Amino acid sequence: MNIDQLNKHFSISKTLEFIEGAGGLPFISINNASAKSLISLFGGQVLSFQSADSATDLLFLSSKAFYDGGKAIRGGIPICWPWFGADPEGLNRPSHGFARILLWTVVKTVAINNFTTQVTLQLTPNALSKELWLHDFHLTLEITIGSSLILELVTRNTGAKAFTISQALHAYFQISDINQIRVLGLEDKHYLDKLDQYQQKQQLGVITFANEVDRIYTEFNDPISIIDPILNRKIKIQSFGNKTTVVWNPWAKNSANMADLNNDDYQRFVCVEASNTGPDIITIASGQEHRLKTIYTI
Ligand code: TA6
Repeated sequence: MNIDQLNKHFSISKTLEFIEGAGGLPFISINNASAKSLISLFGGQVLSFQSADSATDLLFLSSKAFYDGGKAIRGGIPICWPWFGADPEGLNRPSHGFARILLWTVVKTVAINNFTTQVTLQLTPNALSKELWLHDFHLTLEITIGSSLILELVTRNTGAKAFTISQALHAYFQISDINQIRVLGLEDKHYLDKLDQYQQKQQLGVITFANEVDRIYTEFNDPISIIDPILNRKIKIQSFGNKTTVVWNPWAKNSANMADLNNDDYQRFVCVEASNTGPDIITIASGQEHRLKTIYTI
C-alpha cells in the first residue's frame, strides 16, 4: 500500500497519519493527549516517543541514521529477530536477523481513547526472508502509545516443525550524559561479558559507565531503571517473556567508527534491551507462540 492507501484504510483523524518519512520510507505519525510518536514501517521500528509533559524524547535516534531501506535505522527500538547478534549458524546472514531490515505491513490502528493509540504491525515470510530463514512464521508487533510506551512482539510458528529463535527489543534510550547516569535493577546479578569472551561475571552495585559495555545479564529485578540526574528523570523498564537483558554502550572508539553515529553520540544514549538470548533461547513448537513485552515509563 502507498501512503494514500494507508491513510485511507488506517488513519485516525487528528491522531494518526501515514507520512513519507526520511528516505521516502513510510512512517506513522501519532499525536494523542499523552504523547507523540514516530514509527517506521521499515523495520517495524518505533523511532521516537515523547510524552506530552516531557521536553525530551524517551528514545535516541541518530542524526546520521541511514534511511535507504537496506541498513537498519540507528536508534529508536530496532526489532532483533529471529536471532540476536551474529548469525547463529555462521552463514554470514545479517546481524540481529532480518525483521529490522524488512518492510512490515499494518494490521490495525485503534484509538482506545484520547490518551491511548494502538498500532499492530505484522511481518510474514517473503522472498527476502525466505532466502535467509525457511521457517513459516507470523510475527506481530503491537505498539501502544499512551502514558507509557508498550511493545508486544508475538512470534507464531505457523509451520509444521518447531523452530528456535533469539530476539531483543534493542531500545536506544536518550540520556543527558553517559558518565552521569546509573542503571538500577541489575545489582549483584550475573552477566556474560561480550567484551571478554562471554565470560560469566557478577555485577557489583548499580551500573555506571566509564567505558564500552556489552553485557547479557542472565538475571535481573523487574523493573530496571535508568536514573538520569541531569534530565532529572527515571526511565522505568518492565519486561515480560524474557530471562535476559542486554546493556550496551559502544563508547568513543566504536562511536567514531560507526558511519551512522556522530563521534560523541555514545554520550547521549544507553541501550537496555529486553531479550531472549545467551542461555535464554526460545523453541516454539508448531502452532505455538511466544510473547515478548516491554513497558517503558518515564
Ligand atoms: O545489543 C548490543 C549489540 O549486540 C552490540 O554488540 C552491537 O553490535 C550492537 O548490538 C549494535 O549492533 P548493530 O548491528 O545495530 O550495529
